[in-house]
Amino acid sequence: MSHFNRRQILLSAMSITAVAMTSSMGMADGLPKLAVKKTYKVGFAQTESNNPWRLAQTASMKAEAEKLGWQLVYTDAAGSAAKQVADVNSMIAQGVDAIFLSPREEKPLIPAVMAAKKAGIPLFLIDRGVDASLAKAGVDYVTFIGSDFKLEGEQAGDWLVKTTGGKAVIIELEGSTGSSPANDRKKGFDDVIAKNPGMSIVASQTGDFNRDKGRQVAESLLQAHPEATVIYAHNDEMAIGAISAIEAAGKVPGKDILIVSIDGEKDGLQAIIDGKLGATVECNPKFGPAAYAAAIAYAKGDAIPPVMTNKDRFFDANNAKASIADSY
Ligand code: GYE
Repeated sequence: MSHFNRRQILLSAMSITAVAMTSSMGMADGLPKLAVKKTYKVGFAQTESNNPWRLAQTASMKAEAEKLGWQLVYTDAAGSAAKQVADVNSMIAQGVDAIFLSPREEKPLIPAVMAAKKAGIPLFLIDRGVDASLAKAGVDYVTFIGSDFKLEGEQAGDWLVKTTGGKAVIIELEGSTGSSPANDRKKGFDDVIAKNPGMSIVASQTGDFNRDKGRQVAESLLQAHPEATVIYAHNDEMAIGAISAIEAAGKVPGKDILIVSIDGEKDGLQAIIDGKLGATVECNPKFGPAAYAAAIAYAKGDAIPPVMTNKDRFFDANNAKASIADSY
């Protein structure tokens, strides 16, 4: 071995030691810190406001900020990932202490996450995630707080297996393309169906988490697949749209076609009570208390887990009536 090589090895060993020292000092993660203060100015970047789930989420974030006496900078991206990136940039320019982001899609919001980090502002993902290969919890942003979407899809699938005895011809209405709940609710559900040879998904198309788009897509897919016996919708809004489409096609929802979905909004629970929707997996939108509590804990220096999973319930004919009063 030449002297040059030996020197190189020595130098790289020294830099490894330097990295190890930095990490033991708690700096290697590069996460911006949050000072302990009596009050904060925080931002909440909402993705859209076109359904009861979103309105309940916004109401929770606003009510809890008011309760704590914090100033809230609120933005609504109106369904545009590009606007949401601009919204986060404007929060950065306004010098907020922390940012709570519900990213519309997994990839296009990465620049917003990275911009907050670069500006030294801790960012918390709430409700939806971003692509894990492009940004990391505990490194690029503090944590993800929300539901386990893959588990939600599995639970919808398990209910269907149980209810149909493993026989079904399924139409799937997907959420917004590129969003983490649409990706993972599909994964979880499709995995369960793949294990049941008597079940098949004959069509899977996006309805953008939207009631009217769900109705339109269900209408055309029901025409193309008159043999369908089940509709799985990634949220209650699309399930309710699908119920209208089934009725318009002269069929009976809940009898000719079974429907299963996710969320647990008031209209969803009412559809269960009416016998039209079979079941819905809860996805709780009331993030205010958990989101701000995580920020307070982070400021104090508590260890924050990279994923904080909400505990959700499951609604069917057994408990829909008892649960509707505190729904949204
Ligand atoms: O299910 C849906 C909303 O991101 C988990 O988005 C959320 C989903 C929710 O528009 O209704």
